[in-house]
Amino acid sequence: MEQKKKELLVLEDILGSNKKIAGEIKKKLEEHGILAVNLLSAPGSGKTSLLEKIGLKLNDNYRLGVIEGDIETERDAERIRKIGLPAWQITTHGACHLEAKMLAKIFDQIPANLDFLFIENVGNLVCPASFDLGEGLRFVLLSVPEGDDKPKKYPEAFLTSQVLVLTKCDLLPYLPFDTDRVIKEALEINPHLKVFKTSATTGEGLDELCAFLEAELKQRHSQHA
Ligand SMILES: Nc1nc2c(ncn2[C@@H]2O[C@H](COP(=O)(O)OP(=O)(O)OP(=O)(O)O)[C@@H](O)[C@H]2O)c(=O)[nH]1
Ligand SMILES: [Mg+2]
Repeated sequence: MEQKKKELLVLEDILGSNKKIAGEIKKKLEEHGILAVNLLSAPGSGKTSLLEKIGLKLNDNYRLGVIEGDIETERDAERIRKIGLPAWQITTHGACHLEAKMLAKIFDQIPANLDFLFIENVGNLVCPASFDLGEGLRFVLLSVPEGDDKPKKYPEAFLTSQVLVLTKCDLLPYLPFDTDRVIKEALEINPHLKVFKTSATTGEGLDELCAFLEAELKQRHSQHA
């Protein structure tokens, strides 16, 4: 019991200090007019593939940057640089999520004139949900091969996000995945979720997602004008 209490205190302390740093990052992002989007999902749900596709679409009219979170390797940052976007890799060396202090360490390297800063979190549908990074929007991705029972099993990611992106929808004809069930159960957890059905392979839903991001940026700029 005493041990449990100690563990809870340590956790409260970690989350409390994370919240403080996230608040400072949020303030800086707002001052610069940067919309940061934190992408959460299980490993392999298609975060980098989605960023490659929407990055190319948005790059004509906006200044973009991408922070890549992974336990090891620079691979995702290299993929993003290959399409001509600046990318900063954070390797956590074991930690299963990004924390605000990790972003704070590299924040000086992020140009102040960006429009969008995408943050690809470590592939994990659980832990990243508890750590605010100061983002303006949080996306949770769920891919068709993962199965349609996931929102109720991993509710916090759905509860704390503003957007649900269903990915790999090109695979719907081949897999038993009830889209209506997923949307219904996700909205029971969080009725404010905006839902997009996408495929990085066919391009389905990407124009709608980009239009949403553009509208969100415009709205924030007019609020802070
Ligand atoms: N069929 C199909 N496959 C996709 C789609 N998007 C991504 N994939 C494939 O899914 C695999 C994982 O994609 P990534 O974009 O690397 O996934 P991720 O979420 O960034 O992975 P981690 O960073 O390791 O968590 C790759 O083999 C992609 O080619 C899609 O829309 N349709
Ligand atoms: Mg990735």
